[in-house]
Amino acid sequence: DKIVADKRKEVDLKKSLIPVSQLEKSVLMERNTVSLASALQNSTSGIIAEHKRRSPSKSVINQDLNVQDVAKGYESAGVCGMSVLTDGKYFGGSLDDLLLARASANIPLLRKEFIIDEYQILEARAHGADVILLIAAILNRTEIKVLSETAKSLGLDVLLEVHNEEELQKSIMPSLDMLGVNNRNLKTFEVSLETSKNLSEKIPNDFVKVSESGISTVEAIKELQPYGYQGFLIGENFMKTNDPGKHAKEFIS
Ligand code: IGP
Repeated sequence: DKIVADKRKEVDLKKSLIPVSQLEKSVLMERNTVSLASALQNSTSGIIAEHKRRSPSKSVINQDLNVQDVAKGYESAGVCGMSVLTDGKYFGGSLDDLLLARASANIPLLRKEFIIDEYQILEARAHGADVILLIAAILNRTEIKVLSETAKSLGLDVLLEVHNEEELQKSIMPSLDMLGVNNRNLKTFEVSLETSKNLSEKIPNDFVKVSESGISTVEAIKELQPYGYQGFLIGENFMKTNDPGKHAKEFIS
């Protein structure tokens, strides 16, 4: 759709301006990545806290915060990982946000982006990411395979996001680490935790299960844990406050 078409143009432009050879020179390419999947498996809270300034569903969430402060706040709250939106057009993020989060906190970082090209995975690595997101709704099986194998070869974890059983069935492969069920319907923007509950039994046990979007209470997490979820991706609920880290801490015992 529109987002993917815009992203294609953006990536082609960037490729012509910043060649792969230049990305490979980043000192961050030398850094040892940390696994979000392992962090989630060794945690009781499983919180992945997101930095999100705005979104197509809610327009402005919070434009006043500094990403470095948010990263430090999340880290001291004890989250398992942080998700950083890098899409500019729809979410008001950037690769600089990822870089600044990396400079400020020593926790697994997820590049939250519409990834359609291997170039974006190298960019993620060169800007300090530990994990990439792949969205089944915009990729076919071959693309998922090529992109996830590229990520693994760079030492990155892969979180594959699905909305329904069809997306799940076409995506299952060993190069994925985590399977995320997005509770937000992409067409209506409605959120329902039932999506995570209904799909949980279809996810093979060799993947860490993550529930994404629309989680705003500790009770919701308690409700999802019996279905095998070990990761909980929370954005808006933390970001709409003036101290996201403080709010995240209330979700961590
Ligand atoms: C966070 P929420 O409802 O807590 O702000 O949701 C995260 O799940 C959401 O931002 C998200 C997203 C995405 C954003 C999930 N998948 C794909 C952009 C692209």
